[in-house]
Amino acid sequence: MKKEIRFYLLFFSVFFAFISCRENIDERKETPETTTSKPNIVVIYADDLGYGELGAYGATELKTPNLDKLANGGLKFTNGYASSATCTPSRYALLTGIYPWRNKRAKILPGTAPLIIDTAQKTLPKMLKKQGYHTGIVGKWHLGLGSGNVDWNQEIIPGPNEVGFDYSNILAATQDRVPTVYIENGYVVNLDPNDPIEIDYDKNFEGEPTGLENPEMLKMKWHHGHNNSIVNGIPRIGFMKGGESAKWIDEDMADYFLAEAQQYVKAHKDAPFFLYYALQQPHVPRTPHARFVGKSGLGPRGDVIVEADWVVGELIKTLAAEGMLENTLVVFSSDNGPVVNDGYYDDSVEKLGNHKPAGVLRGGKYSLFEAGTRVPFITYWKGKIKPGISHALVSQLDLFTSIAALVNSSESTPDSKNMLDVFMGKSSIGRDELVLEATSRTAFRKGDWVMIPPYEGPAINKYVDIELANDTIYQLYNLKEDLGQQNNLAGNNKGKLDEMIQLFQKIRGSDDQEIQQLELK
Ligand code: NG6
Ligand code: CA
Repeated sequence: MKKEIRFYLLFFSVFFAFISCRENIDERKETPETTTSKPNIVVIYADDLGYGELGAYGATELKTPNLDKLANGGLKFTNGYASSATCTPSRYALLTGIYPWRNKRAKILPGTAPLIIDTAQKTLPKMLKKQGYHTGIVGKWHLGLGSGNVDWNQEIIPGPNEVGFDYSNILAATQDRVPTVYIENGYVVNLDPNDPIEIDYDKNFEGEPTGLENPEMLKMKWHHGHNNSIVNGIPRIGFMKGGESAKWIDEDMADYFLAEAQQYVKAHKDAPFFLYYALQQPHVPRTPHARFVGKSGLGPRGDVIVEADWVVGELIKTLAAEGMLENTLVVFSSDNGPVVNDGYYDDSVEKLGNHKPAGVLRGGKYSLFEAGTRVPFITYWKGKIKPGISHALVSQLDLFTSIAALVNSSESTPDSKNMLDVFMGKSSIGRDELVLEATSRTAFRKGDWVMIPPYEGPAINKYVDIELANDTIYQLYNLKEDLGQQNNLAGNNKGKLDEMIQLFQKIRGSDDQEIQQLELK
């Protein structure tokens, strides 16, 4: 008998031990993997790259094998949006998760503009730092520097390092704006203190040549704007004096930033890191390295896209060589839609041929039509994101809260939606609605519908030859049936139009409702 009792006791204790162990296993299973992992995050951001520019997005005249590999090996979004049809506001939204129209200073900035992100504001890199990430930016900034009256010969502060980046190596504004120098962690690279930099956006420095007065010195001619100081034979926006040894060589910029990005990922391979790699292509002036000249057959604009494709391929190769590809989420997108002639005679119009930078979309950079903000949008994570196509509506705004969810942070912002499952390809349900912006005008997308309110101003920007979407009447398009926005249905769909206007106004508010009303900090 005693033996039997002992046997039963043993049996039940083994049985219960087994059951409780199983429960633990099940519990562990239920915890989503993503909440415990800290993958590296690389956001690669092109400048003015259009929806139809990549092979994977239908381009036939331009070869982009590396970006195609990313798109076809990851998730290709067909309804992915930049927050605005110009650079500064889109970058503001990407880094803060806040709609750019809430911040009146989020407009195309001169090189002398002060920093437009409040240093107390939430940002993507700050959020990641709190989760143990090392954070770096390499490339274009264009969110302002300093607090007014920057002395370019001292520490330039506040800047990226004050809004969450541990490391920064940037160009201040755009490739066509002065100062034409790299700034690393707040200091101009290669600056000779005996040749200080002076910058002015209103008046020239005495005796300094300009594009307007010295056309004989130009290797690239200006078409509109871009006729102030001449650097490397290219006339720029704004006046600059001094800093000779620090001036970048435009044709080397892609190699320079790529080397920085590669060095950054190698140096931080033991820590989780966030790299924001902000490419300068294909923004003007288009200055491909000699290795890429003539490679696209479409002139310098095509050549710098081929160059951009190459740098992306090289960075991915580095991640692979370092064994990081399985542990790195890569996001690729563009800050706004395409423009062909953006101020220089660079053969972009003449050599465009059959290439359609916006694909089938209407408009382009600066436009409230789709091509202004709908851009290539790719998420790639080897072994984690199943290759596919997502038609879900997503915005770059959503990266803040989605990436927070990925790294187990509960931070969010009122405008940034948690789309992590969508970005990971686990859900196809995107946003319900999105406010679109172009040069301080806003429109509204909900479901398949887009409503554009009436705006004053020219229908077409004649310089860049882009339809801006200004009209005296409301416009309403059904993108499912009419992706090219040819049939304004506002007149026949009063019900739908009213519904869209009401919802839009509720979200958009009036211009007086400023950023302060949101919980930002
Ligand atoms: C415009 C420039 C354009 C480009 C743009 C900014 C002129 C006439 N046009 O003012 O060339 O620099 O600003 O582009 O100066 S963005 O992609 O950074 O928003
Ligand atoms: Ca841009």
